Amino acid sequence: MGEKDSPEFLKAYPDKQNTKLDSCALCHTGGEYKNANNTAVNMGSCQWCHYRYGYEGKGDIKATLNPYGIDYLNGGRNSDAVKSIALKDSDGDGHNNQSEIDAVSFPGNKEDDPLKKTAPSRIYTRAQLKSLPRHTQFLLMSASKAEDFYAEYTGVALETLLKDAGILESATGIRIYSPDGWSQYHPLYPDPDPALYHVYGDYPTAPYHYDQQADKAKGGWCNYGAASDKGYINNSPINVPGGLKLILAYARNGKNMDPGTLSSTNRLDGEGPYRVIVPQKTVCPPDQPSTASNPDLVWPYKSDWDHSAGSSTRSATIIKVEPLPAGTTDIDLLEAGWEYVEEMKIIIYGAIKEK
Ligand SMILES: [Ca+2]
Ligand SMILES: [Ca+2]
Ligand SMILES: [Ca+2]
Repeated sequence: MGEKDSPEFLKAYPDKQNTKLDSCALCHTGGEYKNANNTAVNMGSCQWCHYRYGYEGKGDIKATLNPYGIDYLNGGRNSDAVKSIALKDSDGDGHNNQSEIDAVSFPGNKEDDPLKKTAPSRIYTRAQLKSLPRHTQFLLMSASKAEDFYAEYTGVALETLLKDAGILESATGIRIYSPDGWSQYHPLYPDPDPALYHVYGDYPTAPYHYDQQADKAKGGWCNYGAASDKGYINNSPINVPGGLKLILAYARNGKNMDPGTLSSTNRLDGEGPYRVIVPQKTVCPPDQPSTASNPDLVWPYKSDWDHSAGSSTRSATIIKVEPLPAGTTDIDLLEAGWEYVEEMKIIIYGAIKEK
């Protein structure tokens, strides 16, 4: 929701300020698009809107609206429009917009209605995460555009964390959110789609890929700094005790990670306090950035190489275990936002046991 529309809604419903309805998700949907690698990228409503509509507002706004947002737009896009659609059931879930807003359920999402209760959840602090069995892995983080690097991440395997949270048999996957609106889906079990990185089981072991041309210290695109004291040479096997896994990391090269912040251009800087670390499903060397690939140098950018760093959610604050149990709805995602980054907390909710 832009600065223009939020006040119109709050004029009609002033007591709904700072509730989950006071957000983009009131009128906008999330979505999925195919990136340059032709892999599906999932976005929360904020990022989806920025992607489809553009920060300058040049795109097709209708492509981002849910049924409530469309009714609001067609009604005149002001506080009178909000009032005039109060008795409609925009999302067709059997509850009119007024009764949904009174109960703080989304009037544009039929999966949410006043009869549903909030799904079970558990909050983890840093101390609680560190009390779980620890997993450390040294690996390549290869990106499409950003700098590639080797690093040693320490944290807890997602599989271990989900078991600790009481994951239900009915669960099939998880969706991880950052407070900037980003979300990333992971199936529990291995999937043939190269863009879907699984939670359970190991990833292939990878050798160390070194080339002087790629070395950032010599003007290249891969930061080997963290590896310099490990004595690896090109093609050295990397031994990771316990194997490479999808982990929730709380340390990088033995140090806490910089907490995520939103830059002036709405980009997420930093990766802490917690980052999901996704190893490559297909072992590939650090390729050049897609934006500056030189065919005369080693490892030019290849769209079909594995750029798992791009799926390694930074500053993760929410893990949703899908599908939600019958009769339950999402927690208020806004509450687990930037203050969670600050307080170093993460919430797991959905298909987990009631505590
Ligand atoms: Ca409804
Ligand atoms: Ca609804
Ligand atoms: Ca790369």
